[in-house]
Amino acid sequence: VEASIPQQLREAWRKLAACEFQGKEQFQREVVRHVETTLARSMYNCDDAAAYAGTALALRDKLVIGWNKTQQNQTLQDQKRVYYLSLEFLMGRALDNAMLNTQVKDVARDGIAELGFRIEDVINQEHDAALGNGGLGRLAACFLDGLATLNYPGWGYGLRYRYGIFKQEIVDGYQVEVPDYWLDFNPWEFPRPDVAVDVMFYGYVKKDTDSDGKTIIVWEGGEIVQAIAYDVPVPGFDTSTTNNLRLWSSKPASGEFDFQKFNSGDYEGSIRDQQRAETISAVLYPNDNISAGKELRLKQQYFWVAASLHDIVRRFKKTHRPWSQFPDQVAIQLNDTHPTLAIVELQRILIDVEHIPWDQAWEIVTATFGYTNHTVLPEALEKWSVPLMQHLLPRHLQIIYDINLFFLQKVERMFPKDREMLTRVSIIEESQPQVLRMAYLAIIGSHKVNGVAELHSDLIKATIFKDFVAIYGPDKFANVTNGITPRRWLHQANPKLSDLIASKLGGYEFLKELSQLERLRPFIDDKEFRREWMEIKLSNKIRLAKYIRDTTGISVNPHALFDIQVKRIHEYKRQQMNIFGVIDRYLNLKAMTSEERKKVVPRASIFGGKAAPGYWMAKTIIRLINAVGEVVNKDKDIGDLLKVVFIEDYNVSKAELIIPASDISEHISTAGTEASGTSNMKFVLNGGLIIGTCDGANIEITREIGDENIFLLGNLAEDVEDLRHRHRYGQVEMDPKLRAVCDEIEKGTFGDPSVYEGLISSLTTGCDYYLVSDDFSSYLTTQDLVDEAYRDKDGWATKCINSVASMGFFSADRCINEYADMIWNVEPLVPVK
Ligand code: NBG
Repeated sequence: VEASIPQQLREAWRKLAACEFQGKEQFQREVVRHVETTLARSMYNCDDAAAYAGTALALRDKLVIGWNKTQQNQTLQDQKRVYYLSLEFLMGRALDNAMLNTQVKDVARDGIAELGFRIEDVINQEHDAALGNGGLGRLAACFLDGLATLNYPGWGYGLRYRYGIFKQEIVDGYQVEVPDYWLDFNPWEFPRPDVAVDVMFYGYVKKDTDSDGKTIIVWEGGEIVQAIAYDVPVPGFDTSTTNNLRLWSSKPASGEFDFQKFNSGDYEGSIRDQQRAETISAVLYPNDNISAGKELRLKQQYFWVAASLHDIVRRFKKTHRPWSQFPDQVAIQLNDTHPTLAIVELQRILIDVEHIPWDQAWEIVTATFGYTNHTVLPEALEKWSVPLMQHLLPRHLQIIYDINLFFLQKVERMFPKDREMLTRVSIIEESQPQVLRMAYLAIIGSHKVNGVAELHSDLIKATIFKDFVAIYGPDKFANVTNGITPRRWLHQANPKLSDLIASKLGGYEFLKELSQLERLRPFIDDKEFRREWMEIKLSNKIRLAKYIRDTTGISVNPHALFDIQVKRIHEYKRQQMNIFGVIDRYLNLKAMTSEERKKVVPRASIFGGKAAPGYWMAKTIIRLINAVGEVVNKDKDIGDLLKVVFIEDYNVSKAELIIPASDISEHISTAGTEASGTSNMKFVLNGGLIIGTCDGANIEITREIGDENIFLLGNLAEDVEDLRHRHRYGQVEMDPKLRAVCDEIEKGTFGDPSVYEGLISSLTTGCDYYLVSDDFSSYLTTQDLVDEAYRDKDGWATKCINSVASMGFFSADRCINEYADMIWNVEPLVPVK
């Protein structure tokens, strides 16, 4: 590369190379320059939005310099890279993160203050990049932060949705969805019009002969859509490494629109193709843990996978290595089954385009891919209809048939007498119409399959993938317990706590080596330290209480116990159990004398989360929470003793505000249903305790922090099947306290009871699939224990500090290192200076 440019030119470029700003004054110059030239504004019309734009652009310039160097270095070092394919990247805001990761926040704060702005106001101008639904998308974002911080050459590949997850408004207690148009001003992305890939859909497959007279297969005659790359820099913390997140946007392949139609007066017709093409990357499907099975979604999946693989293959081919070395240069991780077609696409490229024999090609494919499963919920497991696949991707369907055939032949040889086995493990399910089981295809096409917490990884081996363990042996299946980035979820969200910890540990090293939190333990008995710790918690609660007051008008006492459940609304996550518990608490308070009430620990029950637009039951739960709030918050008998709040439009930036303010947070899914959960980790890392079921990562959190520091409740995963069976055969009486709660709802205390009929009948005639009745009494008694523990302020502080000291394991960095060693076989690079 070097030699291709004459020395003189190289010197000229080096002399003129862009430099990063150093210190406050240079930073200020950059901001003012951007405000005045890039935005064409001046000090007379520089509002918070313009100050944000100027600051973001100054920071962006800084990132880009490190980003370019990193990319050049990665090309030069020519080592194995990892590609993380995810349909969701829930990045949240970028400015604060960029300032903190590059360690210029103090400079920026002072600099911007001298220009007349508060850094917090500037930060708050930014629109969240909300290209995801929940945990799965946020995990991808935390992984990118971990990859960059640890200096791994790792790229993300995703879709550049024009609309991210919808904005949630609450109108008369109901969720209303509003489009999230986030691209008006987005300084964090770089369009790469030169990186364009043609992607084909539909068409037909035919046999042909090549120039040597060999039979080849040609897929042609389809509709072509162009993928344009948009790159987003991902800065690591305290390193020059800045990785790349490449998002694809769709546009029509042939020109802008049809001039012939336009000239003949058919204006609408003339733009129809353009719109068809642009629709592909238009909107994120707003379903968490539900698969909708729509054609457009399948188009999104193939569009993104085909563009990404084309890019990866092109990069590999530039190195002129033999194909057999592809898996030594490339690791591709499939974030859930959404990118499973990548397996088929790579096989297609190798056999149809590169003309590599099937077996050799398949060896390359399986050595390249790893597959992460994120759920056992049947409604979330992707199945695509065979006729749809036939129509949209005819050649891919043929290849899937062949993959399946060779796989079933192998299974038949291994289990010659077990015909049922073949039906069970076939990629094709014999339903009407036939469907493709994408998880099976993902397993067959990968060398490693992992779950996201120990219980979950054990469960997939024992249930949905049991036969595959028999076929491939247990070593193909692994566990990598999820992790979170302490940069965003401690340092950025809770700067005061991060600073206090740093003051005790002698610096911020713990943000890169989270197990160092252990060193907090000797300070547990230090009175002053505990006082400061609890004061920070209080100030975070005051910050949230103010936000709640400003946005909802509800005033919550910051000294109340803040009980928070924020996550997607889903029956399996059981927000309904929480709100039923709140109603029970309300009824108890109403029945008390004023003397008795004086002994009660005041509580604020805070909820937040979106329901999938078509998920009627989840929307009913939101409605009930708001209705209960309406009644309770106005009740003069109750006052501060109980407040019920629903925070609108829960997203990453709100999580950063909410999580540091919790005393207790709820992670109460039916045992065996929540694969991991990641907010549980965020809450504990911020000095909150949790109430939860023995599910997902709660179990490992308990192991790390000790069971004296967590409030566990409810039945175990191993008992769920039996309990459900008993419900089906009418052998379960509803818990009497739950009965009383339901009676109260049916009486109309919370408005028209017909609104809640479905919710209540899910517990009775609906056989209570999520076992609310079975866990309710355990839930209530555990909540009483929470109150009891909270009365003992000192004991509570001890629990919190001890827990934080034990959270090292849950860093995304630990998690990324496990993937790198066990699945990807990639090494970090030495970062450039
Ligand atoms: C979600 C699980 C969570 C888990 C995240 C990240 C899906 C399909 N799964 O429990 O429900 O924490 O994935 O692994 O969104």
